[in-house]
Amino acid sequence: MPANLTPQYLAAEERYRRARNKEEKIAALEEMLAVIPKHKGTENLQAHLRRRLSKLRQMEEGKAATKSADPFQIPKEGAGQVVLMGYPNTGKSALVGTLTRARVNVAEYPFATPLPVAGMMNYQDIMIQLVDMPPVTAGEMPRGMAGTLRQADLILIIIDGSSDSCLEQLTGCYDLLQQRGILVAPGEEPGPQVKTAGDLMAVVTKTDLPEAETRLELLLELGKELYPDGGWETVGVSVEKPESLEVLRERIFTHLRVIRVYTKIPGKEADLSKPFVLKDGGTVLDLAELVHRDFPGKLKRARVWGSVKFPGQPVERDYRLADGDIVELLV
Ligand SMILES: Nc1nc2c(ncn2[C@@H]2O[C@H](COP(=O)(O)OP(=O)(O)O)[C@@H](O)[C@H]2O)c(=O)[nH]1
Ligand SMILES: [Mg+2]
Repeated sequence: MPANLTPQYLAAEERYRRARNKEEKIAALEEMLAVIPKHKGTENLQAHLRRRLSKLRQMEEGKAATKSADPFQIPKEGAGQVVLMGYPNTGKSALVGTLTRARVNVAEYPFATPLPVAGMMNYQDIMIQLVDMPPVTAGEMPRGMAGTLRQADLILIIIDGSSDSCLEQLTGCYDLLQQRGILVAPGEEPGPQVKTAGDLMAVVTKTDLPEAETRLELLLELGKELYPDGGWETVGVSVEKPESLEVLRERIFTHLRVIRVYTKIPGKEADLSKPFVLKDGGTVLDLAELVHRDFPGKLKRARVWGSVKFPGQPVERDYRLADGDIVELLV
Protein backbone atom coordinates (compact mmCIF):
# COMPACT_ATOMS: atom_id res chain seq x y z
CA MET A 1 0.00 0.00 0.00
CA PRO A 2 1.62 3.25 -1.09
CA ALA A 3 1.88 6.00 1.47
CA ASN A 4 0.29 9.45 1.55
CA LEU A 5 -3.10 8.73 0.05
CA THR A 6 -5.21 11.78 0.80
CA PRO A 7 -8.80 11.86 2.12
CA GLN A 8 -9.82 13.05 -1.38
CA TYR A 9 -8.33 9.91 -2.90
CA LEU A 10 -9.84 7.63 -0.27
CA ALA A 11 -13.24 9.23 -0.79
CA ALA A 12 -13.03 8.65 -4.55
CA GLU A 13 -11.99 5.05 -3.88
CA GLU A 14 -14.99 4.67 -1.59
CA ARG A 15 -17.27 6.01 -4.33
CA TYR A 16 -15.75 3.43 -6.65
CA ARG A 17 -16.61 0.66 -4.20
CA ARG A 18 -20.13 1.87 -3.77
CA ALA A 19 -20.70 2.51 -7.48
CA ARG A 20 -23.97 0.95 -8.62
CA ASN A 21 -23.08 0.82 -12.31
CA LYS A 22 -20.19 1.11 -14.75
CA GLU A 23 -20.87 4.77 -15.40
CA GLU A 24 -20.37 5.60 -11.73
CA LYS A 25 -17.31 3.35 -11.57
CA ILE A 26 -15.76 5.21 -14.50
CA ALA A 27 -16.45 8.60 -12.90
CA ALA A 28 -14.90 7.45 -9.60
CA LEU A 29 -11.81 6.02 -11.30
CA GLU A 30 -11.32 9.25 -13.26
CA GLU A 31 -11.44 11.15 -10.00
CA MET A 32 -9.05 8.73 -8.27
CA LEU A 33 -6.55 9.27 -11.07
CA ALA A 34 -6.99 13.03 -10.92
CA VAL A 35 -6.36 13.35 -7.18
CA ILE A 36 -3.87 10.54 -6.52
CA PRO A 37 -0.56 11.97 -5.23
CA LYS A 38 1.85 11.71 -8.18
CA HIS A 39 5.11 10.15 -6.96
CA LYS A 40 7.18 6.96 -7.30
CA GLY A 41 5.30 5.21 -4.51
CA THR A 42 1.98 5.40 -6.39
CA GLU A 43 3.22 4.58 -9.91
CA ASN A 44 2.05 0.97 -9.83
CA LEU A 45 -1.32 1.96 -8.44
CA GLN A 46 -1.73 4.64 -11.12
CA ALA A 47 -0.97 2.13 -13.86
CA HIS A 48 -3.42 -0.34 -12.34
CA LEU A 49 -6.16 2.31 -12.19
CA ARG A 50 -5.56 3.31 -15.81
CA ARG A 51 -5.91 -0.29 -16.96
CA ARG A 52 -9.12 -0.75 -15.02
CA LEU A 53 -10.50 2.52 -16.44
CA SER A 54 -9.76 1.65 -20.04
CA LYS A 55 -11.34 -1.80 -19.64
CA LEU A 56 -14.54 -0.26 -18.20
CA ARG A 57 -14.68 2.37 -20.96
CA GLN A 58 -14.46 -0.36 -23.60
CA MET A 59 -17.30 -2.26 -21.96
CA GLU A 60 -19.44 0.89 -21.78
CA GLU A 61 -18.90 1.68 -25.46
CA GLY A 62 -20.04 -1.80 -26.38
CA LYS A 63 -23.14 -1.45 -24.23
CA ALA A 64 -24.13 2.02 -25.46
CA ALA A 65 -24.66 0.66 -28.96
CA THR A 66 -27.16 -1.96 -27.83
CA LYS A 67 -29.13 -0.65 -24.87
CA SER A 68 -30.93 2.64 -24.24
CA ALA A 69 -31.69 3.62 -20.65
CA ASP A 70 -34.74 5.58 -19.43
CA PRO A 71 -33.90 9.21 -20.31
CA PHE A 72 -35.98 10.55 -17.40
CA GLN A 73 -33.82 8.71 -14.86
CA ILE A 74 -30.92 11.07 -14.36
CA PRO A 75 -28.15 9.74 -12.09
CA LYS A 76 -27.39 12.35 -9.44
CA GLU A 77 -24.04 14.06 -9.54
CA GLY A 78 -22.40 16.78 -7.46
CA ALA A 79 -23.80 18.53 -4.41
CA GLY A 80 -27.45 18.30 -5.47
CA GLN A 81 -29.84 17.74 -8.34
CA VAL A 82 -31.96 20.69 -9.48
CA VAL A 83 -34.74 19.99 -11.99
CA LEU A 84 -36.39 22.71 -14.09
CA MET A 85 -40.12 22.67 -14.80
CA GLY A 86 -42.04 25.10 -16.97
CA TYR A 87 -44.19 25.87 -19.96
CA PRO A 88 -42.73 25.98 -23.50
CA ASN A 89 -40.44 28.89 -24.38
CA THR A 90 -40.09 30.16 -20.83
CA GLY A 91 -36.27 30.10 -20.99
CA LYS A 92 -35.40 26.77 -19.32
CA SER A 93 -32.81 25.73 -21.86
CA ALA A 94 -31.31 29.23 -22.02
CA LEU A 95 -30.78 29.13 -18.24
CA VAL A 96 -29.21 25.66 -18.17
CA GLY A 97 -27.08 26.55 -21.19
CA THR A 98 -25.82 29.74 -19.51
CA LEU A 99 -25.20 28.27 -16.05
CA THR A 100 -23.58 25.01 -17.21
CA ARG A 101 -21.68 23.68 -20.17
CA ALA A 102 -24.49 21.34 -21.16
CA ARG A 103 -25.31 21.35 -24.85
CA VAL A 104 -28.94 22.48 -24.77
CA ASN A 105 -31.16 23.65 -27.57
CA VAL A 106 -32.39 27.23 -27.09
CA ALA A 107 -35.06 28.12 -29.64
CA GLU A 108 -37.81 30.65 -30.28
CA TYR A 109 -40.19 27.79 -31.14
CA PRO A 110 -41.86 25.58 -28.51
CA PHE A 111 -40.99 21.92 -27.77
CA ALA A 112 -37.36 22.38 -28.81
CA THR A 113 -36.27 20.23 -25.85
CA PRO A 114 -37.65 16.69 -26.34
CA LEU A 115 -35.68 14.97 -23.53
CA PRO A 116 -33.96 15.92 -20.25
CA VAL A 117 -30.41 17.28 -20.52
CA ALA A 118 -28.19 17.45 -17.43
CA GLY A 119 -25.28 19.81 -16.87
CA MET A 120 -23.05 20.81 -13.97
CA MET A 121 -23.13 24.34 -12.54
CA ASN A 122 -20.21 25.80 -10.67
CA TYR A 123 -20.90 27.44 -7.34
CA GLN A 124 -17.73 28.63 -5.60
CA ASP A 125 -15.83 25.37 -4.98
CA ILE A 126 -18.60 22.84 -5.67
CA MET A 127 -20.66 21.60 -8.61
CA ILE A 128 -24.46 21.43 -8.66
CA GLN A 129 -26.40 19.44 -11.24
CA LEU A 130 -29.05 21.25 -13.30
CA VAL A 131 -31.50 19.29 -15.42
CA ASP A 132 -33.18 20.96 -18.42
CA MET A 133 -36.55 19.39 -19.15
CA PRO A 134 -39.10 19.18 -21.92
CA PRO A 135 -42.02 21.54 -21.27
CA VAL A 136 -45.21 20.94 -19.33
CA THR A 137 -48.53 22.35 -20.50
CA ALA A 138 -51.84 22.90 -18.69
CA GLY A 139 -52.70 19.64 -16.93
CA GLU A 140 -50.02 17.63 -18.72
CA MET A 141 -46.42 16.63 -18.39
CA PRO A 142 -44.33 14.20 -20.43
CA ARG A 143 -44.38 10.55 -19.38
CA GLY A 144 -41.69 9.81 -16.85
CA MET A 145 -41.23 13.43 -15.77
CA ALA A 146 -43.07 13.06 -12.44
CA GLY A 147 -40.39 10.57 -11.36
CA THR A 148 -37.60 13.01 -12.20
CA LEU A 149 -39.32 15.77 -10.21
CA ARG A 150 -39.92 13.47 -7.25
CA GLN A 151 -36.30 12.50 -6.89
CA ALA A 152 -34.98 16.06 -7.39
CA ASP A 153 -33.33 17.84 -4.46
CA LEU A 154 -34.81 21.12 -5.67
CA ILE A 155 -37.44 22.00 -8.30
CA LEU A 156 -37.30 25.30 -10.17
CA ILE A 157 -40.62 26.43 -11.63
CA ILE A 158 -39.58 28.54 -14.61
CA ILE A 159 -42.01 31.33 -15.54
CA ASP A 160 -41.70 33.64 -18.54
CA GLY A 161 -41.56 37.18 -17.14
CA SER A 162 -42.19 38.64 -20.61
CA SER A 163 -45.45 36.77 -21.08
CA ASP A 164 -48.98 37.88 -20.20
CA SER A 165 -49.78 34.28 -19.32
CA CYS A 166 -47.19 34.18 -16.52
CA LEU A 167 -49.83 33.77 -13.78
CA GLU A 168 -51.42 30.82 -15.60
CA GLN A 169 -47.94 29.33 -15.90
CA LEU A 170 -47.45 29.40 -12.15
CA THR A 171 -50.90 28.02 -11.30
CA GLY A 172 -50.52 25.41 -14.06
CA CYS A 173 -47.23 24.10 -12.65
CA TYR A 174 -48.55 24.28 -9.08
CA ASP A 175 -51.67 22.27 -10.01
CA LEU A 176 -49.58 19.64 -11.75
CA LEU A 177 -47.32 19.22 -8.71
CA GLN A 178 -50.40 18.89 -6.50
CA GLN A 179 -52.26 16.48 -8.76
CA ARG A 180 -49.29 14.15 -9.05
CA GLY A 181 -48.69 14.23 -5.30
CA ILE A 182 -45.22 15.72 -5.76
CA LEU A 183 -45.85 18.79 -3.57
CA VAL A 184 -47.56 18.57 -0.18
CA ALA A 185 -50.83 20.52 0.11
CA PRO A 186 -50.66 23.62 2.35
CA GLY A 187 -51.08 22.67 6.01
CA GLU A 188 -50.53 18.94 5.47
CA GLU A 189 -47.65 16.75 6.62
CA PRO A 190 -45.33 15.67 3.79
CA GLY A 191 -45.09 11.91 3.24
CA PRO A 192 -41.96 10.19 1.97
CA GLN A 193 -40.66 11.62 -1.32
CA VAL A 194 -43.17 14.48 -1.16
CA LYS A 195 -41.79 17.98 -1.60
CA THR A 196 -42.54 20.97 0.59
CA ALA A 197 -42.49 24.61 -0.49
CA GLY A 198 -38.87 24.81 0.74
CA ASP A 199 -37.84 22.31 -1.95
CA LEU A 200 -39.26 24.62 -4.60
CA MET A 201 -38.31 27.94 -6.12
CA ALA A 202 -40.16 30.04 -8.67
CA VAL A 203 -37.78 31.61 -11.19
CA VAL A 204 -39.15 34.45 -13.28
CA THR A 205 -37.08 34.75 -16.47
CA LYS A 206 -36.36 37.44 -19.09
CA THR A 207 -36.35 40.31 -16.57
CA ASP A 208 -34.44 42.35 -19.17
CA LEU A 209 -37.71 42.67 -21.12
CA PRO A 210 -40.42 45.31 -20.45
CA GLU A 211 -42.83 44.82 -17.55
CA ALA A 212 -41.11 41.67 -16.30
CA GLU A 213 -40.41 43.36 -12.92
CA THR A 214 -44.12 44.20 -12.51
CA ARG A 215 -45.04 40.61 -13.32
CA LEU A 216 -42.47 39.43 -10.77
CA GLU A 217 -44.37 41.35 -8.08
CA LEU A 218 -47.68 39.78 -9.16
CA LEU A 219 -46.13 36.31 -9.11
CA LEU A 220 -44.83 36.90 -5.58
CA GLU A 221 -48.38 37.71 -4.47
CA LEU A 222 -49.85 34.72 -6.27
CA GLY A 223 -47.27 32.45 -4.62
CA LYS A 224 -48.43 33.61 -1.18
CA GLU A 225 -52.08 33.01 -2.12
CA LEU A 226 -51.50 29.51 -3.45
CA TYR A 227 -49.34 28.49 -0.54
CA PRO A 228 -50.13 30.61 2.50
CA ASP A 229 -47.98 28.81 5.07
CA GLY A 230 -44.53 30.05 4.22
CA GLY A 231 -44.67 29.71 0.47
CA TRP A 232 -41.72 29.32 -1.83
CA GLU A 233 -39.08 31.82 -2.77
CA THR A 234 -39.52 33.74 -6.03
CA VAL A 235 -36.54 35.23 -7.85
CA GLY A 236 -36.15 37.16 -11.09
CA VAL A 237 -33.42 36.36 -13.58
CA SER A 238 -32.23 37.16 -17.09
CA VAL A 239 -29.53 35.44 -19.10
CA GLU A 240 -28.63 38.98 -20.22
CA LYS A 241 -27.89 40.09 -16.64
CA PRO A 242 -24.87 38.29 -15.17
CA GLU A 243 -25.47 39.65 -11.65
CA SER A 244 -28.97 38.09 -11.62
CA LEU A 245 -27.38 34.75 -12.52
CA GLU A 246 -24.95 35.05 -9.61
CA VAL A 247 -27.86 35.62 -7.24
CA LEU A 248 -29.64 32.58 -8.68
CA ARG A 249 -26.57 30.38 -8.16
CA GLU A 250 -26.38 31.46 -4.54
CA ARG A 251 -30.11 30.95 -3.90
CA ILE A 252 -29.95 27.46 -5.42
CA PHE A 253 -27.00 26.56 -3.18
CA THR A 254 -28.83 27.86 -0.09
CA HIS A 255 -31.98 25.91 -0.96
CA LEU A 256 -30.07 22.65 -1.27
CA ARG A 257 -29.31 22.88 2.49
CA VAL A 258 -25.88 21.34 2.28
CA ILE A 259 -22.59 22.26 3.96
CA ARG A 260 -19.03 22.13 2.66
CA VAL A 261 -16.41 20.63 4.91
CA TYR A 262 -12.66 20.46 4.29
CA THR A 263 -10.38 17.75 5.62
CA LYS A 264 -6.81 17.98 6.79
CA ILE A 265 -4.09 15.48 7.56
CA PRO A 266 -2.39 15.93 10.96
CA GLY A 267 0.57 18.27 10.68
CA LYS A 268 -0.40 19.47 7.20
CA GLU A 269 -2.35 22.35 5.76
CA ALA A 270 -6.00 21.66 4.89
CA ASP A 271 -6.89 20.96 1.28
CA LEU A 272 -9.22 23.87 0.58
CA SER A 273 -9.67 23.07 -3.11
CA LYS A 274 -12.14 20.23 -2.77
CA PRO A 275 -14.75 20.14 -0.02
CA PHE A 276 -16.81 17.19 1.06
CA VAL A 277 -20.51 17.96 0.79
CA LEU A 278 -22.79 16.92 3.65
CA LYS A 279 -26.48 17.45 4.36
CA ASP A 280 -27.12 20.37 6.69
CA GLY A 281 -26.81 18.97 10.23
CA GLY A 282 -24.15 16.47 9.15
CA THR A 283 -21.79 15.26 11.91
CA VAL A 284 -18.12 14.29 12.17
CA LEU A 285 -19.25 10.67 11.82
CA ASP A 286 -21.14 11.45 8.60
CA LEU A 287 -17.97 13.04 7.23
CA ALA A 288 -15.85 10.02 8.21
CA GLU A 289 -18.38 7.75 6.50
CA LEU A 290 -18.13 9.84 3.33
CA VAL A 291 -14.33 9.77 3.32
CA HIS A 292 -14.04 6.02 3.67
CA ARG A 293 -16.25 3.22 4.95
CA ASP A 294 -13.46 1.99 7.24
CA PHE A 295 -13.04 5.42 8.82
CA PRO A 296 -15.97 5.49 11.27
CA GLY A 297 -14.78 2.26 12.94
CA LYS A 298 -11.21 3.48 13.19
CA LEU A 299 -11.89 7.08 14.11
CA LYS A 300 -10.14 7.96 17.39
CA ARG A 301 -10.29 11.71 17.60
CA ALA A 302 -11.38 14.68 15.52
CA ARG A 303 -10.41 18.33 15.68
CA VAL A 304 -12.25 21.23 14.08
CA TRP A 305 -11.35 24.68 12.85
CA GLY A 306 -14.24 27.07 12.14
CA SER A 307 -17.51 26.59 14.00
CA VAL A 308 -15.77 25.90 17.35
CA LYS A 309 -14.61 28.23 20.14
CA PHE A 310 -10.89 27.84 19.52
CA PRO A 311 -8.99 26.60 16.44
CA GLY A 312 -8.25 22.88 16.45
CA GLN A 313 -10.72 22.15 19.22
CA PRO A 314 -11.29 18.42 19.83
CA VAL A 315 -14.89 17.37 19.19
CA GLU A 316 -17.04 14.27 19.64
CA ARG A 317 -18.18 12.07 16.78
CA ASP A 318 -21.68 13.48 16.92
CA TYR A 319 -20.47 17.09 16.64
CA ARG A 320 -22.61 18.93 14.07
CA LEU A 321 -20.40 20.55 11.48
CA ALA A 322 -21.02 23.91 9.80
CA ASP A 323 -20.40 25.18 6.26
CA GLY A 324 -16.70 25.97 5.84
CA ASP A 325 -15.42 23.85 8.76
CA ILE A 326 -11.99 22.22 8.51
CA VAL A 327 -11.78 18.80 10.14
CA GLU A 328 -8.83 16.68 11.11
CA LEU A 329 -9.77 13.01 11.41
CA LEU A 330 -7.35 10.96 13.49
CA VAL A 331 -7.39 7.20 13.11
N1 LIG B 1 -34.66 38.59 -23.73
C1 LIG B 1 -34.49 37.35 -23.22
N2 LIG B 1 -34.80 36.27 -23.95
C2 LIG B 1 -34.64 35.04 -23.42
C3 LIG B 1 -34.11 34.87 -22.11
N3 LIG B 1 -34.06 33.54 -21.83
C4 LIG B 1 -34.53 32.92 -22.95
N4 LIG B 1 -34.89 33.81 -23.91
C5 LIG B 1 -35.44 33.51 -25.25
O1 LIG B 1 -36.67 32.79 -25.08
C6 LIG B 1 -36.82 31.80 -26.11
C7 LIG B 1 -37.08 30.45 -25.49
O2 LIG B 1 -35.92 30.04 -24.76
P1 LIG B 1 -35.64 28.52 -24.39
O3 LIG B 1 -34.53 28.53 -23.42
O4 LIG B 1 -35.47 27.69 -25.62
O5 LIG B 1 -37.01 28.12 -23.68
P2 LIG B 1 -37.49 26.67 -23.17
O6 LIG B 1 -38.49 26.18 -24.16
O7 LIG B 1 -38.15 26.94 -21.85
O8 LIG B 1 -36.30 25.79 -23.05
C8 LIG B 1 -35.55 31.86 -26.94
O9 LIG B 1 -35.81 32.64 -28.11
C9 LIG B 1 -34.54 32.54 -26.03
O10 LIG B 1 -33.56 33.24 -26.73
C10 LIG B 1 -33.78 36.06 -21.35
O11 LIG B 1 -33.33 36.03 -20.19
N5 LIG B 1 -33.97 37.27 -21.95
MG1 LIG C 1 -36.01 23.98 -23.89
